[in-house]
Amino acid sequence: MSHARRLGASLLLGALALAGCSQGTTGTAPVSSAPATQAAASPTAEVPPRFAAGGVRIALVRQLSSGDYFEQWLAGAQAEAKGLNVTLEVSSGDGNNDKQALNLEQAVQQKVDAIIVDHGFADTVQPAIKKAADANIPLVAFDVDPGTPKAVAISQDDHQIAELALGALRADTGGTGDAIYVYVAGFAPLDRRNEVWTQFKKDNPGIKEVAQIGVVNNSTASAVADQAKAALQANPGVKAIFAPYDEFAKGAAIAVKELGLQDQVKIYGADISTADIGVITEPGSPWVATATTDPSNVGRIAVRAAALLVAGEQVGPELKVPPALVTQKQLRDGGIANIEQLTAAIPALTTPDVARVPWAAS
Ligand code: SR1
Repeated sequence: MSHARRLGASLLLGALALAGCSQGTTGTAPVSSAPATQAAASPTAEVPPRFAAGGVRIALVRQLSSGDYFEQWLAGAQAEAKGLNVTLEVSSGDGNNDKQALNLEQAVQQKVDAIIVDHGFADTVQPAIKKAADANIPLVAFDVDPGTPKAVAISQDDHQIAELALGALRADTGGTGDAIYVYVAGFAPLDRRNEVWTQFKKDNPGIKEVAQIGVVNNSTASAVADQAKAALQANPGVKAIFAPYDEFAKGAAIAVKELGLQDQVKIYGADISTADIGVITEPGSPWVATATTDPSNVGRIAVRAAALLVAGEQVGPELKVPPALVTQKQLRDGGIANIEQLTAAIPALTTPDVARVPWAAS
C-alpha cells in the first residue's frame, strides 16, 4: 500500500472510530457517520495519477430524478465529481425500474471505473450489481440494498429521521390524536422509516392511524395532495400527518391549506430544500417540523466513496449520514430562508469527514 493509501485508510479508520462512539448501528458491521463538528481540511496526500490525468469515469445510475431532494443530491454529486476531476455519467430510470436495470447493465458493459446505484428496488438492480461485483467494478449503493458486501452501502440514518420527526409529533400532540400516514412500500429509506412508525404506534397507543396514503411518481406532491384531501375530508378529527419525504409533506401541506385546516392539522416531514424552507416558513404553514440531512452533502459523500474505491482505499462497508431536526420555529426565529443559511446554522449537516478524500481539500 502506498503512503497516500495508508494515510487515507488511517483517516477513514479515525472517522470510523469517532462514529462508533456517537452513533448506533443497525448491524454488526462498522458504520461511519459524522462527529458533531468537522473542520475544513487541506489535502494530506498526493493526487493519484489516474485522477490527475482526468480519466476516471463513475456511472451514477438513478431510479428517480425529479423533485427537490433528487435534484439537490445530483447537484452535490456533480460538484464533488468536478472537484475530484472525475467524469460522472448520469442516467435515470425516471421511476421505471426496468429502465434503471438496463442503465445499470450498460454501465457494467462499458467498464466504468466505479458505479453508484442511487435508489432502486432490490429485485431489479441486484442482478446487475452482482455482475458489476463479479467484474470487480467498485460499487456504491445509496438507499438500496445491493445484496453484496462488496458494495459500500450509504444511507441517511432513516431510523433517526423518523424518530426525530415523530418526537416532534408526540411533543406537539401530547401523544394523542388521529393521524394520517404517508408511505409507499419498497423504497428502502421509506421502509426503514416505516419500521419506526410501526413501533411508535405501539409505544403511543393514543396516536391512531386513521388513514394511510402515498404515491411516488413524477408528480408525487400533487398526487399526495389529492389523496390527503380525501383522507382529511373522510377523517375530520385528524391532528397530525406523518409524511417522511418532502414531496409527501409538500402534498400534505397543499391539502391542509386548501381545506383551511392549518390551525388543526400539523405536518411532520423529512428532507429539506430551499423551496421546502419557503413552504415551512410561509404564514400559516401546517408543516412544522422536518428531519433531514443536507441532500447535496449526501450526493457528495457518494461520489467521494466511489473515488476512494477507485483509488483502492478501504471504505465502509456501511456509511450512515446523520440527520438533524429542523423546526418551523427555528427557521422563522433564525430568519433562515435557504439551504446555505441552514447549513451555516447547523454545521453538523456538512460532513467532510465521512469518506474524506485525502488528496482533496474539503
Ligand atoms: C422515494 S424515497 C424518498 C427518500 O429518499 C431519500 O432517502 C430522501 O430522504 C427521500 O425522503
